[in-house]
Amino acid sequence: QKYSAQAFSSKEEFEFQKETVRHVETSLARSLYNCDELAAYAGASLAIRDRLVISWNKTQQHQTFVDQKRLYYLSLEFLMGRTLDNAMLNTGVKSIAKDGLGELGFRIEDVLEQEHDAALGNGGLGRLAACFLDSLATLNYPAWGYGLRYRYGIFKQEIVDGYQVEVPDYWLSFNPWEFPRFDITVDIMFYGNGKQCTSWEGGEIVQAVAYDVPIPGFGTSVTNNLRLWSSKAASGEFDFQKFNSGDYESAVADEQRAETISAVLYPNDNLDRGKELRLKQQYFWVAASLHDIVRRFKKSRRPWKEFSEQVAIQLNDTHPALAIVELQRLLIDTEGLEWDEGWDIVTQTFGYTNHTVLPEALEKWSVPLFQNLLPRHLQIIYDINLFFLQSVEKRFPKAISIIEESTPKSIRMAFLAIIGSHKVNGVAELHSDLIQTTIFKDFVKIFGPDKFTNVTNGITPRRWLHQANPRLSELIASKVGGLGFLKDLTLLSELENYVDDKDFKREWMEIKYANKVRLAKHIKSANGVTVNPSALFDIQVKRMHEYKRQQLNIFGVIHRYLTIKAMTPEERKKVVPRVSIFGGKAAPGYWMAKTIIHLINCVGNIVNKDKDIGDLLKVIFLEDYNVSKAEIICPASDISEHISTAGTEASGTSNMKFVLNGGLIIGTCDGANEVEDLRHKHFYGKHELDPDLRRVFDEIEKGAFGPPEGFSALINSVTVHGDYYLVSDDFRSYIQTHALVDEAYKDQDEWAAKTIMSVARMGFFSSDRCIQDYAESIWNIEPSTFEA
Ligand code: 26W
Repeated sequence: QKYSAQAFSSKEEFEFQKETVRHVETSLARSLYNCDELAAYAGASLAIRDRLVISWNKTQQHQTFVDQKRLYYLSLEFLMGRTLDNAMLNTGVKSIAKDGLGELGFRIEDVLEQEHDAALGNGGLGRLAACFLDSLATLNYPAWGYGLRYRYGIFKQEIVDGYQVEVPDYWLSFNPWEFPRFDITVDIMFYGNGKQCTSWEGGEIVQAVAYDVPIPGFGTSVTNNLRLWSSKAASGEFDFQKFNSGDYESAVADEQRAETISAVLYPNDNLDRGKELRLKQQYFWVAASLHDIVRRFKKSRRPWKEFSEQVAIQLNDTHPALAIVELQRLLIDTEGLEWDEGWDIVTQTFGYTNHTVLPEALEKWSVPLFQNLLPRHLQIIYDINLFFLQSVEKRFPKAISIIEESTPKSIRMAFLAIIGSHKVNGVAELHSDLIQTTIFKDFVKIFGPDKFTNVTNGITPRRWLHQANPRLSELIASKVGGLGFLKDLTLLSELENYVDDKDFKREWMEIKYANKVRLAKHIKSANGVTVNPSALFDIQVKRMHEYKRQQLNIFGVIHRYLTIKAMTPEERKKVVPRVSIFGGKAAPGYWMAKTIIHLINCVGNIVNKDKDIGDLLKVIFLEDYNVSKAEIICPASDISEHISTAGTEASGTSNMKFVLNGGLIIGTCDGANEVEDLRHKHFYGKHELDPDLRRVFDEIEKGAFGPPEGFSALINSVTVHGDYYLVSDDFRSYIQTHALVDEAYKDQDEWAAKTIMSVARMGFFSSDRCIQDYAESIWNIEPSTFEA
């Protein structure tokens, strides 16, 4: 069943075991008798890495040689998770590695467990960027990712007495997957003075150092590059002077200030706080990346007008939108181009992807803050805005200005991104329609509809099926003609022929059961709670946010609990046992999200100990949800919850992971247009609470789940503060839908058929399809291969 055409297949057998032992003994300086699982992980990684480096170097050499158009994906987040398993699978050596480690006395699963997640992202946007890198390499596209090398990724979440506690995530103590490039540095300037129409002088300088991470494709020799920038103090006369004049402390302080820029990932998801350090991060990363891209272009000695034939830059949300301004600045201030020449190049180069419509997530920078940090860039933004406003008719004045006339004034980064790009896309059909009819509608009128498009998100089936659920992947392979479906996910449609195949269905359901057993074991060891793997596993894992409505879920769980409590023993026999599983981090300053976590844990505490209830209901909060946990969780769902308020979740990608692994999903129907009316009615019309929801609130307020004071803000948000997220409007239909789920689950045969049919129709949701879509409709890039 091995997928062939791997990087190593044409070479002599990869001597994995010998290489691993060699690395343990020489690179780690440890005797084999003293080799624990961590050392085995390190040795194995270094062995695999040696091979990866060969294809990586060849790919980069080849791409430089053929000199074709490249894509640069600018993202402030890359949520990569673990690398070793993926590297083994993508390079086709996993079974050799498994045997080799086995002979050394290790289970490969235990060795893989040693790796720390690379968690340089918050949630959906960061994980999407990681899936894209996998697909770009797999499809042989010449592409680089550019990001920041945070010393601390997203915090680790601990649950203490039911509350979230944040612990720093220092992940770099051993990272074999990065290569420092101390020779590749860029000096980045901040503050100083911007001279109108000319230049920018006299600021503070921080140095960017490149760290490169190899990104192997699956079943191809192409290995692309992810370049992450780390900040350090610029070494120059400046600090020498300080040291020599005895100003040691202030020299050290400079060093610290510089290193702070890439120290930590901002843990807010869908909330813009407008902090200066975040703007510094953005400019530091954008300026270093553009300098690098321009340097590479100039080596080709082509004229500037060919820039956008060689370079496509995709902006992952507005976080890198400053790149538009920085490129224009380089072209007119440094390279001496005329404004219009420069601006044509800029707009032909950039594409902008929007990932959210939530108003509080749309980035705005205070003009005074921006002026102080990036004076020349502010002038350029004013000019971009002026020329833009002059070019459009007078009928949309203020509404479309990049500058919002607030106090203080602020810069709307989404507007800058639209004006500076040739394509703007949303991430799902509904979302793309929504941005074109609401937040960006004036721009659709001005630029015409062709500038706006949809590219539906996708996920990589390598990590999210083959790696996370190897048994299911093998079973599918046995029916669809081998593992080729991992490179062409539409081949899954073959599975439709097996919905009535008894043996296939039995095996299908056995695998689901085994995956639930695996999750149950994790729950036992992490939470100390025993759950029955035969119960219906109902899972909601994602960042905690009011718009995602984990509160609707937990209110529904409480309703279920009260309903079962009120039943006779006879009635209880008919109840479908259920395990409600939650997981997700709250931004450290987001009190309401933290309150929801606390409520879930308090409900679990009562329900899980209730002898009356037994296996009929368990409530679990899984600590520290991250990519490697998702790889255990996604294969184990019967249903998963995607119940955001209509029109608020741009796409969601975990929905795809769950369905691809044979789970069904419960989700909000579209209704984005009704939302505003409902909100209005909550304030001005009658707002009657559903009686069942009232009962849930009464129970919480009586203290059934612990001291109720802590939950009053949450209840009040629904009952007195206008229920912005429409929890009360949807509660009834939510409960009814769960009743349908219970009924459906009783017929296991039919359930199996539904899940098989769903998997069969998942072909579209591969990130390969998504990347191909971007490549053809936005980037205009071609694949490129070479002989391994
Ligand atoms: C400025 C603070 C901030 C930080 C992150 C604002 C917004 C973000 C992201 C855009 C939030 C995010 O991750 N959005 C998610 O993007 C996914 C990939 O397209 C979608 O599937 C999710 O629906 C969307 O919430």
